[in-house]
Amino acid sequence: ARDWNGIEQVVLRVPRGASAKVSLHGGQVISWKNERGEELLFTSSKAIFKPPKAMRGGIPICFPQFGNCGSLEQHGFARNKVWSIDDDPPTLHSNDSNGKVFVDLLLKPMEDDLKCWPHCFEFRLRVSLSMDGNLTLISRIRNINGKQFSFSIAYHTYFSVSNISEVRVEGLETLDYLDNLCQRERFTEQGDAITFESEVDRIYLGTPNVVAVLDHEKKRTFVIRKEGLPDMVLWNPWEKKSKSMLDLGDDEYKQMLCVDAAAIERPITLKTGEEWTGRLEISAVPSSYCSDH
Ligand code: TA6
Repeated sequence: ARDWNGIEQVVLRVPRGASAKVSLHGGQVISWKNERGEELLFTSSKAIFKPPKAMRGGIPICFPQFGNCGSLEQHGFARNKVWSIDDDPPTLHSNDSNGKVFVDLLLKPMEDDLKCWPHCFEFRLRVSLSMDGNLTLISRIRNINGKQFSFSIAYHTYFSVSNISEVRVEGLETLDYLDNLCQRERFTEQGDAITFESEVDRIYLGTPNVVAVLDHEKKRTFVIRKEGLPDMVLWNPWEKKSKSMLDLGDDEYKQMLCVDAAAIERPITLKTGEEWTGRLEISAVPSSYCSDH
């Protein structure tokens, strides 16, 4: 399939009906649907489909820098680049040992990247869908033969929710976080589930490998399982900031919540030949699950 600028998309589909769509633009998952065809990721109705800008929604890959405290553009360049299908060996639409359908994407530095970030890396991203519709993203980043480099990374995941005021996040209680709304000052989270009634832009540190996002109205819980990604970003722009964003509808903040598995506080450092792996698996389960979560 081809997307907005003739850039390829890969559609993953499993027999029970769940599907996912990945654009080679940015290696971005732009759709994840359950077996009833319901879209589980948020996409802005005002998304700008104009490379190199990243489409607002889905799961942009923030690499090699999260945010704007560094020398690169906000969230780094990976989400603005066209990736290739890693067909060595051909793996498109393959089934792996436990029946997952997956595609392997590859990003290597281009000339202009080397100017702003002079490091020889290879970024392999495997996007897979399990038979029961769970979505998994596995990143393998290798320092091919250059001098040591460090990076931060985040799977900038826009979950689709029915009403942000009816959403709860479990698993981040009592943790420290850096508040992007207060110059990344460090605070400690309260002792119970997080709810939302205003703009939130926080980096939780040392987070557990399972976090739950409960959507009360939809009676749905997103279960986020991660490995190698110690931090978790929570972001909702709320009303005022939404109005200042060209590519987000004024009221759409009510239907989205970014919960990004990430490695930010302690950037990852790779010596020549070393490889790092970061894994994210998300599933959408009926809320009955969360009662004994
Ligand atoms: O998710 C945290 C954050 O850094 C917010 O501060 C906000 O800027 C968001 O990412 C979106 O960034 P983007 O560059 O995609 O508009």
